[in-house]
Amino acid sequence: MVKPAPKPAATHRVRGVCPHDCPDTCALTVTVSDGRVLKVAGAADHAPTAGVLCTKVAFYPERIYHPDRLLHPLRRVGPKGPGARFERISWEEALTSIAERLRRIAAESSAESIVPYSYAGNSGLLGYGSMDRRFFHRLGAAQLDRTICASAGAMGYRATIGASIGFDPENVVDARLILLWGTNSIVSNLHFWRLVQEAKRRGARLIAIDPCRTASVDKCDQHIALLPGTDSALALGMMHVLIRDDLLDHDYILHHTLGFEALRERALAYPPERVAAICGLHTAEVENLAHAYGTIRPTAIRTNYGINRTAGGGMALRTVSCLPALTGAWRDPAGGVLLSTSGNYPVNEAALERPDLMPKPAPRTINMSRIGHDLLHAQPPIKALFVYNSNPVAVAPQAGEVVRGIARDDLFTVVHDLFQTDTADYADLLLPATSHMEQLDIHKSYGHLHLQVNQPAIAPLGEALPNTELFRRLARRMGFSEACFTDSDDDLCRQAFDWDDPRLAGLSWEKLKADGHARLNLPRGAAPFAQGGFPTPSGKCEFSSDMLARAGLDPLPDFIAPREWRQSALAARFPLALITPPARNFLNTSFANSPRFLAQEKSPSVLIHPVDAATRGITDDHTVRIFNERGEFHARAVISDRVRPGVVMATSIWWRKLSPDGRNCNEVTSQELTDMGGGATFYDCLVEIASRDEGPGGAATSPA
Ligand SMILES: Nc1nc2c(c(=O)[nH]1)N[C@H]1C(S)=C(S)[C@@H](COP(=O)(O)OP(=O)(O)OC[C@H]3O[C@@H](n4cnc5c(=O)[nH]c(N)nc54)[C@H](O)[C@@H]3O)O[C@H]1N2
Ligand SMILES: Nc1nc2c(c(=O)[nH]1)N[C@H]1C(S)=C(S)[C@@H](COP(=O)(O)OP(=O)(O)OC[C@H]3O[C@@H](n4cnc5c(=O)[nH]c(N)nc54)[C@H](O)[C@@H]3O)O[C@H]1N2
Ligand SMILES: [Mo]
Repeated sequence: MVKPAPKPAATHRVRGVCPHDCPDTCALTVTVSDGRVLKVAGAADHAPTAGVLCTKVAFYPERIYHPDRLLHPLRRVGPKGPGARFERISWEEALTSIAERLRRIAAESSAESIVPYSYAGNSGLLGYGSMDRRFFHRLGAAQLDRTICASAGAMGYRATIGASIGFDPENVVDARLILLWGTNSIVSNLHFWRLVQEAKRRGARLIAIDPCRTASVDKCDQHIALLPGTDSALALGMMHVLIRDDLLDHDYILHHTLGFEALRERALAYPPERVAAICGLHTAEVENLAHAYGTIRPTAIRTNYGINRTAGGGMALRTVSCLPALTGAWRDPAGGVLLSTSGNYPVNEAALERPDLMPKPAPRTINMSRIGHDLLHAQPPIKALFVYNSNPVAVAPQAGEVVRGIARDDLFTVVHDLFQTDTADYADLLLPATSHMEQLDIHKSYGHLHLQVNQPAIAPLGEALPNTELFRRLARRMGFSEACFTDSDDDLCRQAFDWDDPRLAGLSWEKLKADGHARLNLPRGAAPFAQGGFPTPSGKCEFSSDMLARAGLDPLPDFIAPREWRQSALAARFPLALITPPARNFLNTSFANSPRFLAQEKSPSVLIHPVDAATRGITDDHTVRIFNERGEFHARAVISDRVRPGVVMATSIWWRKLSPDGRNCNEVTSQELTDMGGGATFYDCLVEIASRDEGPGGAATSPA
């Protein structure tokens, strides 16, 4: 079913799409010669990309032709784990042994003992979730709750706004005040940063709210360096001042919001002095921020998922997203808040994923953020793990447990990837995946409003297969006879969207395929909620949420402190709050096996404030141990006032086997979940740091 790539001419150009898990979803112009990708450039005719690429993707041929690309199916010979050795087998053998093993597990235990594990390593709609979902639904495998990134924030935002919809990013150039709230745009949303720079040239003031002085913060007018996990307190403090000083849009509140009186009462419990103490700020910072927010027009809040990784991560997005309805900022096209644009797309998930194929009652659900725990303790036990689009041994929290779980001798593990990742070292069968340049796909975005088609530029390398074709073939092996298992990739693209939706007016799969990309049919320069019309149950911006009340949660915004700080005994032993945001040259773990980008990032490092370094006898550029009760990893200390005292920062996500000590920062992160959405709490993590030569320092024990 894999379409052969077009016959190579001398040199030709193909329209591609960057498939990585990034808001920018860039349009690519891929230059191909003799069946080989020569060059990748940003498409000039795609407004959000505007001919510009990040460094990672500009060097994409190095990823495609990396000498370590997996080209054939492999079977492990010898023990699981780092250094695992594999031998080449045929696809025939691989598919037969997977089908046999899955059938046996389903018969002897239950299909629920089989767990698919995937995330957004490929974010195309086909690559992310289509034939694979159909396969596991039909098999009756456990469902996977995909919580590792955004589920908390998405739920908190949805409770307030109704869907992942915010201001149109293109409009931000006209904002006069932009709050970059927990997002390092230069690193993780470069094309939005371009628009912010244009706004700045036109006179906008930029304020960053971030515990670290990041590269983006350097370019802002002001930095509010709050403590991690205190964003909802800051937002409530701003509300307090807005209410106290009557900087409200009463008309907007009256017509387009729900629950103002209750919110008002809540916010009055958060005077700036209290908030400053919680956030580790000066009272004047809270007051001035609120005054700027309440008086400057238009005002845009760009937030992202950086603030949804502590215990109160859902509440953080919920609370921050209440602000624009209080001041009427939504009235301006360049005002409001933006978490993600993904809720604008009429994706037909039911058609792509076919949940109707699942047996009834529906199989159990495994939360991907607790995979370590569940591999060790779930009942009934997990007997098979099928990993694709993800690298859980490196990216999931509390890696020590993940490793112990996936190392189980009785666990059958299949990994489908482009590379032999840390997770692949534990595979019984390791299968080669194509890159996006070797397959067809269709894309939405979470950082702009365009749809795009990714055309294959070259033939699959070696015997690599796209996710769709892998599961198509496996379905045949399993004897699944439903017609949907024979859908081609072209069929899947056609099924991916509800083309009759007004937001796709004038578009069809054929037209999109011919044109390459199109903007959703949403008015340009418009404000989505200028006249209210929120996609919530009440149609209003919900300061008070019945949905949350029904889920047993507080219906009102509030501050939920980071879980680990609430435990004073723990905080005494592990006094430093560790955050581990993405490195500029890596995309999660992708590109983190590239010699070029490893050289740029040098080695795993941890930023520590001079005061914290001095009290621990830590010297710059020396290796330190970062540890807590869960584990330990090593990094190079970078003494810097970019972090505040009490906060340390290590960029992520390094491959364990490419790190000097064979571990990474997820050794110390926790599997506890967020208040909403069952999300991971990567940045709710207390640690201690000691110089490595000091021996078994501090109160910590050595890692398991
Ligand atoms: N280059 C690159 N780009 C990426 C990624 C990558 O790995 N590399 N990852 C992609 C993915 S999967 C995602 S989800 C997005 C993430 O995109 P973002 O959520 O925007 O992530 P970051 O750019 O790290 O910005 C998070 C910022 O939040 C700060 N921060 C941490 N904790 C808190 C807090 O409690 N409060 C506040 N106010 N700030 C806090 C961090 O210091 C960091 O500067 O980026 C995507 N883009
Ligand atoms: N400590 C800490 N941990 C974190 C984070 C953090 O900030 N700090 N961020 C978290 C976040 S936001 C996220 S989203 C997760 C990301 O975690 P992952 O989704 O695991 O990360 P990626 O590196 O994006 O992709 C995983 C793998 O997918 C493979 N892949 C790419 N395309 C395809 C394909 O078409 N088919 C198949 N089969 N495989 C493919 C890539 O080669 C890569 O090995 O990590 C989380 N972990
Ligand atoms: Mo993410």
